Amino acid sequence: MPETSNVDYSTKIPNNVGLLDDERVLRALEQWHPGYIDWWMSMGPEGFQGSDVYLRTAVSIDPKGWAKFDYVKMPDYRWGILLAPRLQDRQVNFGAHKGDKAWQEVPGEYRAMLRRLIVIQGDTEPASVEQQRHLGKTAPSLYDMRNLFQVNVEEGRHLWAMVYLLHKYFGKDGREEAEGLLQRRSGDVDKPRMLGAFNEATPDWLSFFMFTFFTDRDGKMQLESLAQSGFDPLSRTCRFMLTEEAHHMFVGETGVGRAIERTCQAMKEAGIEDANDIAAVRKLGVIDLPTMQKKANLHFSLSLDLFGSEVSTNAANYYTAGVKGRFQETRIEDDHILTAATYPVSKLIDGRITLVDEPALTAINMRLRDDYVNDCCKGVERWNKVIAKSGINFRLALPHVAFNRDIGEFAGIHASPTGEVLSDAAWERQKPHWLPSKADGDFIAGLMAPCWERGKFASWIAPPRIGIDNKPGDFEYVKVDRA
Ligand code: BYC
Repeated sequence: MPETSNVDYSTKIPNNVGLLDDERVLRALEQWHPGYIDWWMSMGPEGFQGSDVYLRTAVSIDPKGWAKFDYVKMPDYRWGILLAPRLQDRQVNFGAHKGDKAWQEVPGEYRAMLRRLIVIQGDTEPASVEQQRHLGKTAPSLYDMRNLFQVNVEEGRHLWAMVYLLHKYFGKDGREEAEGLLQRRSGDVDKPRMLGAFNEATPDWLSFFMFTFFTDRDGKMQLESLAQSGFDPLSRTCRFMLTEEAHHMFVGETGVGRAIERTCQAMKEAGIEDANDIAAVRKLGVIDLPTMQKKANLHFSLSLDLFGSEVSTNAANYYTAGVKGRFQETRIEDDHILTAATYPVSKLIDGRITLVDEPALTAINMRLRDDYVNDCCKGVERWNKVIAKSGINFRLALPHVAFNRDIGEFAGIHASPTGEVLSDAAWERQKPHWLPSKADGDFIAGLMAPCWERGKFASWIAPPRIGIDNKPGDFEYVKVDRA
């Protein structure tokens, strides 16, 4: 079957890239498959591999009707290779090759660069599954459990997406990299995942929701930039991944939103007005808003590190080569070459955080990070609306970009959430007010009792407004296998 918008399910690996006619790649992927299943069984959702889960599977790449919902046991999920349709006469839209026909093969001079980007992207996908593998056991409802598993199987599919590119376009070293993606492990001292945030723990459901809000949103920004790539197969892969990614951010935003809603509701019922009366709020079996702020501080700052250094020659090289663009590149009105342009970058100058104009080419990471921060702000404002609607006087806010950073301009300093540069001692003193402490973690862990009864929700989270696939409130999203 040639490239099409329908997915061919006749091969072991569903696809719309004509795998049946591409014996070399089909064979390579079939050889990689058992290792993937081993990885999924040992590192995927623990304790639920035998359960029937109401999942969506991509059956087409038509944005209006691409998913089909049904009960599936996760190891039987049809992980496939799906590329968005090829756009006629697509060009390289930026950099030194602007105006050339988009590449259908990897240009020799950019092979190492492209391979590296694909491997980094690929590495994050299984990492997140590993980070979340224990969460099923403490799911606050069957609805949430199903959403977790949906996110997990799709991250698995995103790994397949990158592995396909490695096998198809990068020969022997591509196959070795694909193997490496199954060998590294999140948080492992000897063979960790490649980027910082993907080696952190996701110990509880609030962390999961914050992760899918903040870190999956980095995924969105990075995929948007890679979707601009002059290397057309990468662009098409990322375009389809973005369709799936939207649900992951929905899970995060509504998850945190529902926790906020439940907290405000419980406070109102108990007549508590002061959101900072943490002890009183916690007694209600809900998560106090200041702790949610601390969690947001942590996940936002970890996710900012994923953008790399503000000023980066790597990013400039990717751009000039035409392999990784800016967010919504084709909608930006400039020359798309950027040799003469500047962009304001926040830097530490004489101990103060100041905006300085830098060559726009080297400031590509900063610009993407700015776009990301804007996108995050909108979501936080939607959370604030939930709080305001309840009449409670509290606002969540994103911390300053210099807060709690390990990568880039602010890695060597301490800054407060408002961007004040601090001494080591002041930072150590204040840190427990800004980042989750062990006691905060223990409190949240104590709330994470499983709630698996149909239509029921744990004490700390409100039900969703509507069900997945318009299912009723008591729908059995996961038939838990208690064997
Ligand atoms: N941790 O010039 P620099 C997702 C390294 S998330 C560790 O500052 P550059 C998902 C960097 O590799 C999206 N190391 O940065 C979300 C370089 O190393 P070398 C994933 C880091 O290269 C949720 C050195 O520092 N996709 O999809 O311009 C669930 C100097 O680098 C980090 C991508 O990231 C870090 N945080 O930008 C599931 C897209 N940051 O070369 C999935 C592909 C930097 O000196 N990746 N370093 O050895 C890229 O575009 C870029 O590699 C980065 C870094 C944006 C990550």
